[in-house]
Amino acid sequence: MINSQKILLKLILLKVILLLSNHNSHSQYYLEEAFPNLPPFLTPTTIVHSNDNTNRLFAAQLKGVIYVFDNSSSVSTRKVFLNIGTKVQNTGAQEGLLGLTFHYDFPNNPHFFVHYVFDSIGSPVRKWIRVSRFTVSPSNPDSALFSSEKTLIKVPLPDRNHNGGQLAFGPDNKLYIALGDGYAGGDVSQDKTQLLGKILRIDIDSNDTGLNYSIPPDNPFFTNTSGWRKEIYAYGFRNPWKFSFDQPSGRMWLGDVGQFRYEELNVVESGKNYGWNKMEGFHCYPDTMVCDTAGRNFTLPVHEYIHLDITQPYAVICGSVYRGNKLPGLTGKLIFADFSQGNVQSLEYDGVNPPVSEVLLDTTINITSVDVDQYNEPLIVKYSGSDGRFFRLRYSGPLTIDVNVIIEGLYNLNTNTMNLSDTVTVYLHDASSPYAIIDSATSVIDSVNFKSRFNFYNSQTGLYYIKVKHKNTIETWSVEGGIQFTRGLLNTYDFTDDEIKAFGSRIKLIGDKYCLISGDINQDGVINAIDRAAVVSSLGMTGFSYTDLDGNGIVDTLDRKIVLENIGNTISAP
Ligand SMILES: [Ca+2]
Ligand SMILES: [Ca+2]
Ligand SMILES: [Ca+2]
Repeated sequence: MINSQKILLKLILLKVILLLSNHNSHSQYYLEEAFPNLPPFLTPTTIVHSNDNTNRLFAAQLKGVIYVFDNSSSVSTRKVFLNIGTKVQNTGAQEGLLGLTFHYDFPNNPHFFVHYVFDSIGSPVRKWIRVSRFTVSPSNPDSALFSSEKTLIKVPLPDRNHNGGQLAFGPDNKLYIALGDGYAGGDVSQDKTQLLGKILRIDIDSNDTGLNYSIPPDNPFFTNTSGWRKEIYAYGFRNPWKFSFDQPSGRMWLGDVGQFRYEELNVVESGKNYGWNKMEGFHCYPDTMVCDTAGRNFTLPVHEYIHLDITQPYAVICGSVYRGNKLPGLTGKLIFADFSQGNVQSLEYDGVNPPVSEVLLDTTINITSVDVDQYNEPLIVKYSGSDGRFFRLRYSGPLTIDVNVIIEGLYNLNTNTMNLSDTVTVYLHDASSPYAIIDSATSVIDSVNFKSRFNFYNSQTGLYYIKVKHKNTIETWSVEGGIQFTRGLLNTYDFTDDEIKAFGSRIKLIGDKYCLISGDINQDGVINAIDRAAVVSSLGMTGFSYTDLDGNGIVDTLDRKIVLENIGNTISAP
């Protein structure tokens, strides 16, 4: 292998190491209004994209209007995509247009699907949930045909709340539908002859006799002969308001809104019973001590959180697992929120160990949905009857690099430590000529692990050189070509383990560690007779001194020896 190939391989390995180190101790996120030039929205419930690369967004309002507009922070106009205000019932906060999703093959298939509550005045049962299909105008992609509605599912409601609402296609191209328990105590959620309190799974690309959809033969109760509804995918839900699919992990995440005490996040799987109305979170319900669990084989949530203030209308708002590019610290974590608490949290879960939640930020807004645009970047929906808004999740923390260096003069090979912890300054330079200084940070390198954290507050993700300066070493630059550092992740850079880490290999091997070369006392970039003279003229001095290279508190012949060994060394830099 020739030398340049070796260098390339080492560079690739270096980048892999940098990408693997994940920073999870920050809480430096904030919300930024996504579309400040649009007028306020009235009762927004969800915002979706059409998965057709047009970068449009479709915002559904509880009162029945769906707006379409460009996914741009400068957008100032929106159009009415569909207005079914005359169809929806909206006399309460949970009634109205609740869910919207586009066909998985849109626009080849020009359909989209809505979930709403309507009032059939005059019928014995007045309020119903309807899931139906609409068609986009063949002549205007920003307009849907009002008269194109085809009803898929109609379910009578016992009351006005807990209607579920989410609609989404799974990776299997089946339509999943969330239905709540209808606010009548929740016995229905355990009753598989009824659709309420369930997640349904249907195939909208074909029809069974008498239906506007078909039931997939691999649904869990497809072959049952007990009168159970074959549309059911999972059951035992109270108000499953939001769910999402994460393709890389294969998980379907669902937030089930709790009653008095607990909000839950579940991983939903085929045929499973998620507990309501016998359990709330991990706890028995309504009696917290005694569970009617006989033969039910409940599946517990992955995560719950308690209602600390029982007067607050807590409601978990399940978002999706972060798969965008702008917030690398959140990659692979579920983003969720709470309606009444206004906080946004992340949940890290590997499927084996207990999940780890982190509050990313806290607000005073009512968050009703955490959706994504076509780039998988989150859009947080502020619910309001007069001032509904959409927000971006942003990261405000520094670019953070843990740097390892050893100062030659301070290094004790026998103990593999430095004689003292000492201050260094790390500069970030642009990786292309003229290599301007972008930022700097000063910190104390630990004498035992040779490491310190450097936070750069004025730097974005990018390609950089780093340069280390210490009071009496030759300034040392990082690997040729620069290093990609990512804001929002913990980056690392170790000068001690490989000569290639220093530009021009201008670093000294002592034992098996690479050390910054000591002796440039006047910091002019070269170790020469002037530096030696500085040591000689201060021989015998005690206490802090630039010429006390080994840090033992006195300038003596040992310090002079270090300078003499290194005479002729100069800076190696791009
Ligand atoms: Ca449950
Ligand atoms: Ca010098
Ligand atoms: Ca000394």
